[in-house]
Amino acid sequence: MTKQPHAFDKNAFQLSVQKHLSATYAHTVENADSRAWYLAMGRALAEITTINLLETEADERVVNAKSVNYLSLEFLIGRLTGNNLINMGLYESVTEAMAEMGQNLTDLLEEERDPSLGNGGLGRLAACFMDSLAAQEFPSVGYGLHYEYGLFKQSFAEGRQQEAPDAWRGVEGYPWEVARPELAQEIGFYGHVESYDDNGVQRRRWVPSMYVKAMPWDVPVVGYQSNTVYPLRLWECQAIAPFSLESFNNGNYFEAQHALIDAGNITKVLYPNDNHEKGKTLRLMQQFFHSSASVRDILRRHLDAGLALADLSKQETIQLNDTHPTIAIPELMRILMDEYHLDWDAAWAISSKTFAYTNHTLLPEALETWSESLIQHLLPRHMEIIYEINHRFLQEVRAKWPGDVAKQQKLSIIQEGFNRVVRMANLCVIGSYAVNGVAALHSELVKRDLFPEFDALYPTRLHNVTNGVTPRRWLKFCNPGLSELVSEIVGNDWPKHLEQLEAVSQYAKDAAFQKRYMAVKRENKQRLADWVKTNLDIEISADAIFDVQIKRLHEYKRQHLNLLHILSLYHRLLNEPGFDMAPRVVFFAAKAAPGYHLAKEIIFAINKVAEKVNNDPRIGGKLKVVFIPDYRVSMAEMIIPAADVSEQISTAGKEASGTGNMKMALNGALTIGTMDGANVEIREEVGDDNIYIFGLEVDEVEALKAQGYNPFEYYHADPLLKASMDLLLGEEFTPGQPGLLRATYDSLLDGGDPYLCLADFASYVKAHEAMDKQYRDKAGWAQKAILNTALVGKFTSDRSIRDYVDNIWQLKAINR
Ligand code: 26W
Repeated sequence: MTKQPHAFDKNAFQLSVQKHLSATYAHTVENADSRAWYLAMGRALAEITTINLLETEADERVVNAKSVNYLSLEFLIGRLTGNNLINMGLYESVTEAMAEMGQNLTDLLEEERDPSLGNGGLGRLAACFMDSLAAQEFPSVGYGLHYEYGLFKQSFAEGRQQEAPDAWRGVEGYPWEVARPELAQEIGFYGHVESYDDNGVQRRRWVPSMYVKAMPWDVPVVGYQSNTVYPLRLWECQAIAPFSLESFNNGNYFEAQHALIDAGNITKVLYPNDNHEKGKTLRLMQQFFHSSASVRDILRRHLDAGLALADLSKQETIQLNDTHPTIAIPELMRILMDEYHLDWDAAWAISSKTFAYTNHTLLPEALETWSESLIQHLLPRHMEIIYEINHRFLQEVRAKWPGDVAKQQKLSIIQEGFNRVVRMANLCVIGSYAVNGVAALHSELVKRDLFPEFDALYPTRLHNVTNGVTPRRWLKFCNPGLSELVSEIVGNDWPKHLEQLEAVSQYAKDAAFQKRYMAVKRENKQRLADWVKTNLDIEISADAIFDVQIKRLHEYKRQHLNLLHILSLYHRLLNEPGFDMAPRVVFFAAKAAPGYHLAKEIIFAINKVAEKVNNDPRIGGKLKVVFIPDYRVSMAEMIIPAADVSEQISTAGKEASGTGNMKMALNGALTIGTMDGANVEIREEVGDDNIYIFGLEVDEVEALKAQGYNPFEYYHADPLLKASMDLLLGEEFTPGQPGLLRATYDSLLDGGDPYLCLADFASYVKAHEAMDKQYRDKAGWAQKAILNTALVGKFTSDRSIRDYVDNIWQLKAINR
């Protein structure tokens, strides 16, 4: 059922834009630049969505329905204006309205900065999920943090990554957000716990020594072709107004060091780590600030609706996006017991039916632990509650495995030792009614390797929900050419029913359709090529294979394996008489965590190799390497529609799911990938003929490691591998400075090659050869690309959300 788009009054809209242009942004129609026009238009549109947000919020059916609260430290929402216009059904009308005022919508949309409030996959997934919740009208609130600075901006200086702060709101502020001061909360830190007698009942209470204010900013999440708008509520930390400071500020309440902490610091900046946990105090403060403000807001909504506390889990479910908001569990327990005076069993009965937890990574260095002494100091009452949860849990463990001390040690929330730490994942599994991994293989590994004992204790708790991506942003908005083409065949409902794309497969062999499909791809490639020429001054041909790896820089993702392949092509072009290859451009885009030394060295190596290869007349332009700086959502929107080949080459067992793999397949790129994460399911959907799978599988990786992996054996046994690697040793790419790229080389040999690049190299090269050969058969290639678009309907995030709704959350859609 397609709904009427929003009633749109063009004249009123134009007047509103002009009013904001002058009254809000102090420009006249005569002197306004594109940025002022963009801001004024954004404000005019936000007026509409804010009204819809308030109407949705006040709708009795929404108030009385069960909702999901998606708690995430990251929401990588990307630019909102273009996407919201599509969801509101106003793209054409607003194009016209702005044109009448002499403004080109496409140009105005380019003025929007990306809100980069996330690192990578986990944050972007949260944004796709919010879009799918609103599209399907499942009552929901996203809870995140209003960082002043998002993920750092990346540039290159002499090939090395430079970081700069990202003040995403600019000086003028962000037009899409609205402050909700009446919903602000006060959040405590530090202090002590005291006992008191409450009419004969002994109770505990926390007396914090420091308070800050949590100010919510609502960003509208606009339902596709509906009037439903749910909030993405982002908490900003502010100092409490001076008068109330006085009441907490009684000298002895304040421990000296706390005075040093400026309240604004807590949400000042997003931590730039992806898959690596550092244990910093300020990060735990962010987590608690986020959890406490969100839990309090959820309780406020629940009680405002006139509902009983005991019914909380019938009305609200709280999804924890990885372990980052785990402290919400003891915080809810504390509020229920200490503020509402429920006893332990009553509080636990509510809490343990309210929380659910998604695991997004198996990497040991990413599994969060917090030092017991830090939690004790910052959140003393929460530490008590964690001990009590653990105490009761260990009784269950002893009942299940009598006398098995090793089991108790392994499962305990507290890891014993010199520096005792709290294992957040264990707390999550114990305190949640459902736990899920993010792709079938990953969920199996969660069961088999990460939580086997929990699975034995709680056999129905572990689930799989395979990730997905929103087709509104990742096809309709970013690839209008392909969208029109598929709409001709399947009609206009596919953005809400992506499985309908399957009908396109009937045209996979149709020569006329192939031509049109590949013409769209070529246009998208040309657009990217033009951007590269203008911005990076590198000449590339849209006829070359566009081979794309875009994701965070991490050893397990193996950008350096891709680099080895590039080196092998370069070596062969120079040394192998008769070696032929289709012209190819290899694209990278990736940010490295600022403290991740080797990742930065890999970026440097790729940039240095690119410099040489791109300018070497001996290879006749057959191979180009382009590292696009400052990867972000808006850049992905340009690269993904232009990709021919999608690199998904993580060591098997390491990539939980991946979501770029889904976006590129949907846009007609062929995957070259390992049997890892969601690649496995993409292969199931598109079929073996339409994907290039290579490399060791999970059990083979394990067997090789168990037997003792020696990268030198591969290095010495494979002349192409050795020649390719040795190129890194000399001054080929760093004239006058031999050995500058050694860090990457060393990591693969002396460093032990922990992610098995060398073991997978030969198989990777072979897969690329097969792919290169296929590319020369234009019709065969077009057919495979079309089948990728047609057969990946499963990976819409609408389906992921329905899986959560059916198997975990139990929500009902409220069609407004
Ligand atoms: C505490 C440091 C830290 C920061 C971020 C640890 C772990 C993370 C994330 C969980 C890392 C992450 O983004 N994981 C990615 O989640 C995606 C969405 O489920 C998956 O598609 C990716 O495979 C997974 O790497």
